[in-house]
Amino acid sequence: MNSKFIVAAVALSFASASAQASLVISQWNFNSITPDNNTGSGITTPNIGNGTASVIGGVTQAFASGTASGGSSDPALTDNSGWQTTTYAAQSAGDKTRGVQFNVSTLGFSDISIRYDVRHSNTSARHQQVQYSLDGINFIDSTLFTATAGDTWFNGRSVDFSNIAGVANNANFAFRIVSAFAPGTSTYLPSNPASSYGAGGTLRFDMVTVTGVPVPAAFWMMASGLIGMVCVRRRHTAAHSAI
Ligand SMILES: [Ca+2]
Ligand SMILES: [Ca+2]
Repeated sequence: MNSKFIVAAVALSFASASAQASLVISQWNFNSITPDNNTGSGITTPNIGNGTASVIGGVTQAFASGTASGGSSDPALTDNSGWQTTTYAAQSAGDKTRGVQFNVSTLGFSDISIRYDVRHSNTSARHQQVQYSLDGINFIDSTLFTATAGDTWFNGRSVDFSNIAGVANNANFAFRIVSAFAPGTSTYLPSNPASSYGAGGTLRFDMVTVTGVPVPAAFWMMASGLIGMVCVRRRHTAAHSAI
């Protein structure tokens, strides 16, 4: 079979896969599995799919209302918890080192996106940096979000990773949401302009969701096989040209 024909066939199958609707790969709503009428209790295991949620850099965790202060987008009518985090860095220290991390395998999915809700307390950091990792170890800056008020939920913050090579079909995909200095400075600004930044400020997460377009395993096998085949063919052609 002509390799150009295979390239076209794979491109076509990829295009048709991309046209499919995104599905939720993993989601965290942080609610107790069995509602217990206590938003101070919850879980950090996903309510949909698989993955891990952890605090990083010395941040501490608890659960608190996902409904108060305007509320998250969680449709739960009762016992809606958010993942409460605090013990952030002291002023002018630890830029982008404290926050939360989610590890989610994207094997079998393309066009990965994430979205999340977060409540900024008045004294929490105004700037929140999303970072992603392809190996689960090294993290790269992506979108920087800015709060415009304190004691307020910012729902549906989203990042589209569909154009980042290596995010799709990756067992080691991970992302972090960390507090950041104001751009170009060494200072955390408070979420509420009338407040002062404090390490005891809280960031409360909810509805952390990873979505992607399911792609058949056969596609990835075909794609990797094709790459190998084209490489061999190029070497073969180059060898002939050299003769
Ligand atoms: Ca509960
Ligand atoms: Ca919730």
